[in-house]
Amino acid sequence: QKPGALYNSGESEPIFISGPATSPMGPLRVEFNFSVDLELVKKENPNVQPGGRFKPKDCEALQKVAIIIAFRYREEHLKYWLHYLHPILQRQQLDYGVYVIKQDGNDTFNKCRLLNTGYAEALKEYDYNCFVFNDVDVIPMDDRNTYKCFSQPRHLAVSLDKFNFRLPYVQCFGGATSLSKEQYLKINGFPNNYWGWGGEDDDIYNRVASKGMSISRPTGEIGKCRMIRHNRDKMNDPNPQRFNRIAHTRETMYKDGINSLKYQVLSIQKLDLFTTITVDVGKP
Ligand code: UDH
Repeated sequence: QKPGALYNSGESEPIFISGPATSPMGPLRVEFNFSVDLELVKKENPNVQPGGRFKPKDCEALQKVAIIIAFRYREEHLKYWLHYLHPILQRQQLDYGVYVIKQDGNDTFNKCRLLNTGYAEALKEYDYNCFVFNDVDVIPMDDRNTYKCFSQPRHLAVSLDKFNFRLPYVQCFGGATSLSKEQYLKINGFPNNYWGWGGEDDDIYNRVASKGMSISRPTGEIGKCRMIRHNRDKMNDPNPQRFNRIAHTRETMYKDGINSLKYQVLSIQKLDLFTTITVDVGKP
């Protein structure tokens, strides 16, 4: 059976399509047991413009969506992400751009500084009004899971294979999320002071909740996602300060966020399928 083939609910045979269709189809087969050739992905997505930009030809999309991926040392995962996501995003008729924000150097990883940087840099390029923050190893298994913004911040990666397709806890807000520009600014963006693994997604949840917003989610069926299995990354050990930080979000969020973000862009490259921005985000 062909990876990437489309299946409609209730059907065991995939529906193959030639070229990107113009509307979502339903459940998708997602596997990671083959190697992705980016040249081929480029050929299969001829309408994706340099820098990983696309907009539908025959209509005006309702939202302008920047997809931001925090990144380091995960080249193979990124190839799968591009292979699976570009066709999905085009079928969803989005006006979108893909931004891979790469942390320079080998100091401890800081995912949220990268995501905040992605927000700021994407806005310099286009008038985006919706931001999707996607872990590079999370792939939706149903293209009806629309990568757009809703009246409340959206949790897109609702049922991950890693958690047996269940939401691990109600406040869970990780893997893939979307926030409108307005929602993002309301929470002052994301915290800059979580170094290493863990806690930052709960901090973001606390920000959302403290501003009186709730989390919107697709159904468990439509929100199914696969996560690529991997070992722990180097320089991203669990952050021992995370519990203490999460306990104080409500006091820290107004001075720590997009309003206090500091970074230095080292390079911006417009590649065929994405824009990559390499940044120095500092060290702990
Ligand atoms: N990321 C990178 N490089 C890194 C670390 C993180 O690109 O070195 C990015 C990437 O987009 C990733 C996201 O940050 O998808 C989140 O990474 P994470 O390590 O916080 O989350 P994940 O859930 O890993 O992917 C959990 C640890 C896995 C341990 C598995 C042990 N069985």
